[in-house]
Amino acid sequence: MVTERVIMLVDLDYFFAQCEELRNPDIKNKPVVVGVYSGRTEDSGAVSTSNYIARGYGVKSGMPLFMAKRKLEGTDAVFLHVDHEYYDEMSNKIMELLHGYAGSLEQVSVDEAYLDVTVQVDGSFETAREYAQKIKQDAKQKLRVSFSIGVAPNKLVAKIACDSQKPDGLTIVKPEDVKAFLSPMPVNRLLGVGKKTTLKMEQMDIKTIGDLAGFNVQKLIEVFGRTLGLYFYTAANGVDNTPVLEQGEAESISRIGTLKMDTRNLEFLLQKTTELTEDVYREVTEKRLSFKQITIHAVLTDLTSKTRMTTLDTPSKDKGIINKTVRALMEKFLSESTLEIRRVGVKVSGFSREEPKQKQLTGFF
Ligand code: DCP
Ligand code: CA
Ligand code: CA
Repeated sequence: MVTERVIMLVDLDYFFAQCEELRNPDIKNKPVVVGVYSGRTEDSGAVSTSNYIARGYGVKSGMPLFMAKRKLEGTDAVFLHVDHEYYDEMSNKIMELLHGYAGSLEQVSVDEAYLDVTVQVDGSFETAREYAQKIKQDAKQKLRVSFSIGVAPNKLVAKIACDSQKPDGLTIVKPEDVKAFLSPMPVNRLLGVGKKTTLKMEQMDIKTIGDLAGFNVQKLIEVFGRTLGLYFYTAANGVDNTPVLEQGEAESISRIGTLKMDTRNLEFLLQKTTELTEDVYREVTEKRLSFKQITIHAVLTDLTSKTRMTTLDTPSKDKGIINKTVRALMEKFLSESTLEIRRVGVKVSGFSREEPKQKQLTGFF
């Protein structure tokens, strides 16, 4: 009988740049940078990704293009514009191939998917190693692409395993090795532990995931609240029971944050929601989704929770629309309530993958 799940996370290596190398093998041994050009000046814009040769010169995703140019001065570096249509097409082919190897597959971004292969490998992590190698070989042969794979008893550990060895990596973490694997890592390797949380944990003398795993859970709940406190504790202990969902589509993407002080000041509130929107938008973009609903969430000083939602006429993937709608919803909410706000949240939902009208229009210019 199978008791443990065997979960894989597959993440394509330097995805956009790898796609570019595929259709133009001549650039393969040069630094390759794929960027989003804003069009203001010749070099304004940001790096989407780069191949590992360019990374060797210090080029990173998100870096301004002029900075990448400077780092690659004197090399035969190739700079290219993003071509999402082509990457999506590659992505679809790869996902289709992966699908054939999985009991269920959950695509989490254009270049990433979880596979539940428990049945395929008969619950064995030994078999999983051969199986992962077979998937890699098949993808290389049929599509000429390479990716890294993390194998573990759950999604959380599979993801960290995959990230720990790239490119073309294969990292297997058996159930009995999960604790030892996570323990020495810094806490920020856990999803949801950002700069602020890392600092706070440092003050509590929690530096590694092992420190967190051994910490008093009641204390964590006191400091971070029940939901987060419990999450940090279980995650640090390598526990994650979320299933690999075939549909792949999250129902909503949201972020919530606590304000520095309770307030009813609109601009102060919007400053926070703009930060949250930034995060929400990043995830929406990564998953290439359009949304139809925008919701704000407010936790008031008396700890009651309120939401306000707007449904758009057509699907959108525009950050400006989120911010504009959040402002309108917040203004309306403040006019209807008298209490101060303690926490705010931003949520988008009603997803589809169709291209928004606006994008089709700008395509003509
Ligand atoms: N991407 C982007 N802007 C970012 C980060 C990523 O446009 N700031 C795009 C380009 C990447 C793709 O998303 O190719 C996948 O992102 P990953 O984080 O998986 O990074 P890569 O696949 O490029 O590299 P790695 O080999 O580290 O996975
Ligand atoms: Ca990747
Ligand atoms: Ca990825």
